[in-house]
Amino acid sequence: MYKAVGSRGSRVSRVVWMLEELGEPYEFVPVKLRSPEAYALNPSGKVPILIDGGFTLTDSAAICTYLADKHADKGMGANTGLTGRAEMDSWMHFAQSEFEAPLWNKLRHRFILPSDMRVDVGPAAAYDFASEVKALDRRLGQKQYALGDRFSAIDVLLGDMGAWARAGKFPITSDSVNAYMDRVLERPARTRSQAACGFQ
Ligand SMILES: N[C@@H](CCC(=O)N[C@@H](CS)C(=O)NCC(=O)O)C(=O)O
Repeated sequence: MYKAVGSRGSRVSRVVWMLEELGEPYEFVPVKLRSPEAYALNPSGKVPILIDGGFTLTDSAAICTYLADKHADKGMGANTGLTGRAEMDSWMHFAQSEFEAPLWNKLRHRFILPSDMRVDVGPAAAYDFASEVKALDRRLGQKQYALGDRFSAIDVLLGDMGAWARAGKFPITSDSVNAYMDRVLERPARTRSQAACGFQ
């Protein structure tokens, strides 16, 4: 059985969502950020962490990609061939290094950094996020999901980030991005994953 290691409210939500989509059995293991238990599994002391038997994997995008690849029969992975993999990588990098970055930066200055290191990054984060919403709007175009008409691991990442944005009152000023976020966040596996992590 998989072990999904993380703290409540962390990116472990996307790992658990992915496992729910795949219908794979798992155990949610609550571990605090930068605790000795987290450092024992991840040199960064960060979560989420996936334990698959003797294999330990960190970083949410890598974990979701690994699970999609391992359970390729469930249809949540990349399109076929080298270009399919490159397309998925492109989306995953966009999601984490661009779409998520302003959200995470603001969260860090609110809750994570030592209090004397915190500054007001709110306006800059809002400016950057608005730009990323426009980019996502253009990337999606008329598509239902990142890869077209098929829900994939990328939508788990982006949907989880959209939920962060909504919780953090970051406006999503695009009807199609809002409709996309509604579409992915209404999935029953998302609801189950939130309950499993104690978010509901
Ligand atoms: N790239 C990593 C980022 C992991 C990460 O920053 N996790 C947060 C919780 S969601 C954390 O453990 N932060 C502790 C810290 O920054 O001190 C991922 O996507 O999993």
